[in-house]
Amino acid sequence: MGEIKVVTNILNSNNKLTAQNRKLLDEKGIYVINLMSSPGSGKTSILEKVILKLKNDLRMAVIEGDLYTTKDAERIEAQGIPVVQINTGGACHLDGNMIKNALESLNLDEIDILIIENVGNLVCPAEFDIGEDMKITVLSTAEGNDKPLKYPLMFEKSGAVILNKIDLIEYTNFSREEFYNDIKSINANAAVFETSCVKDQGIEELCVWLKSQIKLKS
Ligand SMILES: Nc1nc2c(ncn2[C@@H]2O[C@H](COP(=O)(O)OP(=O)(O)OP(=O)(O)O)[C@@H](O)[C@H]2O)c(=O)[nH]1
Ligand SMILES: [Mg+2]
Repeated sequence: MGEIKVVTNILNSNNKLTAQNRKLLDEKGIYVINLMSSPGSGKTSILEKVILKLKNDLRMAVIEGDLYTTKDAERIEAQGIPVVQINTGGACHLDGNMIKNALESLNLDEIDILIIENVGNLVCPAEFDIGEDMKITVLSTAEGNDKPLKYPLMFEKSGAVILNKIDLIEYTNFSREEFYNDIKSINANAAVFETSCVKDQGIEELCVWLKSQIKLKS
């Protein structure tokens, strides 16, 4: 019984901090994306491409969630936009308290869109809201098309699913047909994009759609 109580408290405390973060971000008119996937699907690579296309039209900032390193934050910094690194010290997801601290390091009056790259993990990040307007999940072709059914929560909660590394699909047994059927059965409302960061495919479509979502909010 004790254990159940502790878990409940952690979730309650996250919900409270997340509500505070959301209120602050809403007041500042910032559109927030929680970008999630298993390790190595291409979150940072997609971010680099999206930033390149959108940074002249929108004031962008990134929060990078990582277990221990600043490697991803360094890649984003090279794109010339504000970035804050959160090192979770081993924790498998970001939470409201970590985001609260990170927000203190950003000038919120100068941001239109904040993209938060969550820790690479297909399970835990889906359980914790962090004040986002939309969750986006990336899956890469090399991971197999069975992943949405095996790890449904992240896909279920996402406004968009990005199928990345489409350039590699011919070297895998990834079934597009099963993938689209499964996404439809889990989350019929999700927008789906196919991208390749290596061949620069699908990024333009993704950016056009992201802009339309930001307009919808304001
Ligand atoms: N072939 C191919 N490789 C890609 C593509 N996108 C990313 N990669 C490669 O995949 C590897 C992982 O990419 P990252 O962008 O670091 O992935 P990530 O999801 O941010 O990884 P974590 O932050 O560690 O969870 C890198 O070696 C990228 O160069 C793609 O579209 N096609
Ligand atoms: Mg990354």
